Amino acid sequence: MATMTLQEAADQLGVHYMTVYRYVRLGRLPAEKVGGTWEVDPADLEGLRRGHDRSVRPKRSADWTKRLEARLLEGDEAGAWGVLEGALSSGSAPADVYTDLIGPALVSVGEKWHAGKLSIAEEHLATSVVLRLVGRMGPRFARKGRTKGAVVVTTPPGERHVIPSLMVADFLRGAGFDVIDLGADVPVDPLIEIVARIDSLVAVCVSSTRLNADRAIRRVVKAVHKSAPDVPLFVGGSSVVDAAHAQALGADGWAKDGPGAVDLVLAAVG
Ligand code: B12
Repeated sequence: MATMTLQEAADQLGVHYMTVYRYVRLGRLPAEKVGGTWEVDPADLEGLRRGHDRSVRPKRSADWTKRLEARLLEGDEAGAWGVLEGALSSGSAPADVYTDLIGPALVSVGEKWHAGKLSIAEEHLATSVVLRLVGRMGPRFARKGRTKGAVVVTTPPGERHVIPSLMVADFLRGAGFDVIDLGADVPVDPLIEIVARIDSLVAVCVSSTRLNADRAIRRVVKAVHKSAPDVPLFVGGSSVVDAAHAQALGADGWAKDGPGAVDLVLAAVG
């Protein structure tokens, strides 16, 4: 079916061009940029018209994810944030936004990059928008009340993937822990200095994503266990495939996602 321009869509809806453009940015009207011009499928416009916006709100998280991925690949932070706001206002919890939207969108970007369908620049663009989105999501995980203790979230030396550890940090903050999040590529000695000076430390969470990270993870595990033998150390991220792998690395526990990380730390504090 022939596509239409945003101006044609605006004319059909009887609204200003900027209104339709806003629908696109908010992910309410699917549109694709072809040669610098937005193109709209008339069937999507019909859906928007019939439901006064709401009917085109996706019901399944997979649809939100698709919309989010499209905004990420355009480097469109405002539009991507609009998709997240849409999901939140439709009842998704901040944790769902991480596990059901941002995580799967990044996995899809990674798969397309791996298959040669996206350039490294496009992957970087999508990632930098995600970093901004996660920054904006952070305050939604803040919790008032007494802290359940401090958790250090860290990554092994050489690890450049930081989004998984940022997410784990937010999940833990949302569960009432004080989180000291050290970010990517953390050298072992400064990590140990920090671990040694926190009195209320209840756990160390090591997030590792890159391939062949066993040696670096083992170094971290060994150093933390030596400096704080009573503090449990948990590992996660795609470098560590399962609980048996984690155990072989000397860790005290493993989980596949952020909610699983929270369960481990809650169990450790009893
Ligand atoms: C963004 C990205 C990058 C960015 C990172 C930028 C940044 N500042 O973070 C850049 C471009 C730098 C990059 C580089 C590389 N990348 Co990369 N990257 C990705 C991508 C697209 C997204 C990663 C991400 O943020 N995922 C999102 C989160 C949500 O992931 P998650 O693992 O589900 O996180 C959850 C759990 O793991 C768990 N969890 C995480 N940590 C912890 C900790 C504990 C204690 C617990 C309990 C749980 C837990 O909770 C999280 C939240 O629910 C992935 C694709 C993918 N499939 O993930 C590839 C990917 C991870 N990268 C890959 C590769 C190969 C590389 C490079 C080697 C490429 C290269 N040749 O240079 C380098 C390595 C760099 C390095 N030394 O670390 C591969 C890794 C293969 C593997 N491990 O099996 C992937 C899978 C892409 C692919 N399909 O091949 N990458």
